[in-house]
Amino acid sequence: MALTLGKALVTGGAGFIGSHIAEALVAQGCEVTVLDNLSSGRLANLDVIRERIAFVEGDIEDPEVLSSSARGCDTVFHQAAVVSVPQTIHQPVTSAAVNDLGTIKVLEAARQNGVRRVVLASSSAVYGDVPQLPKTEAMAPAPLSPYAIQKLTNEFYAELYHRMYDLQTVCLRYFNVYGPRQDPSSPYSGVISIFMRKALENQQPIIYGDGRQTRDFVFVKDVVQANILAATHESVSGRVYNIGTSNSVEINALWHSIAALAGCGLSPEHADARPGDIVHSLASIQRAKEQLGFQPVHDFSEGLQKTFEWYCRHAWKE
Ligand code: UD2
Repeated sequence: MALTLGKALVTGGAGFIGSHIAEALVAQGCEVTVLDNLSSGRLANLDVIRERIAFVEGDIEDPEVLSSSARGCDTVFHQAAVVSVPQTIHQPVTSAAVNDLGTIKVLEAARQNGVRRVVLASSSAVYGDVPQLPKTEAMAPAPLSPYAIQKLTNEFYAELYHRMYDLQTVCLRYFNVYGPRQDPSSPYSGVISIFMRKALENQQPIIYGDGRQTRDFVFVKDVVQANILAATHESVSGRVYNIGTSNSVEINALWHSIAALAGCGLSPEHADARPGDIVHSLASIQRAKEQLGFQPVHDFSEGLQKTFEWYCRHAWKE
């Protein structure tokens, strides 16, 4: 029997992924609180549901705000984080305050307020550049950045809270998530958001390295599906799951697809490979399929088309 979602808190709910989770929860009739400090999230991401949620502008580092936001909730979707890998490299201490200590505070607020389950956003970054493909959850993690270490630490704490404190926790290792509302404005934004913007503004994109590197791009609505399954499936507490598609897309081919959608004839400029860039990333989603019933439903061309339509309608404002 599936569990019900009840009342839910989404930390980082004004961000790219969090806002899609909040929207899906509202559509399912959940009572939703979004907690976000708007450091990288945007209120505009919540436009469609703004009147139907409780929005708290606050920080996951603040235990009181967390506690009042978690009170009465059955489920917490923890998406708030410093999400930029380079930012965690430049600011290992301040990013750990948010990504490590902030996550412990979220777990603690959940425990103290009788929350049934916390679903946490983890990352494929925990695998590092181990060449073995596809990545399976059984592989030893090899984190290469503060961000990856922070996400891995989150997973250990989540398992600890499951084991020691009787709080149900599930961690989802996101691969390369894309879709509407992804912010293209930083050089470290997701490559799809950057290429979309370049193509629409008829500007030449930069491809780092030879462009033959590949990624497993997963549409944000499929990531939402994974979160809802992780929140409602019995007997999955304490586990981690890869969330991707098990399909790989080459970066050169990605630009061609996006340029074709936009009718942009420009060829990319090539620059040196990014230091630390991994060559191939591909998820095995066998475990998520078998244990959560996860099945991505948006194929890549459809997801790209939907994302493109969104960027056409929403010229991104800095
Ligand atoms: C993803 C995650 C990151 C972390 C990491 C773990 C995103 C946005 N980032 O980083 O948080 O989990 O995986 O491995 O999902 N590229 C270009 N031109 C550009 C931008 C990017 O060629 O203008 C290339 C880039 O060098 C890389 C690929 O595109 O080879 C994907 O880059 P990305 O920044 O979207 O994501 P990634 O995989 O580096």
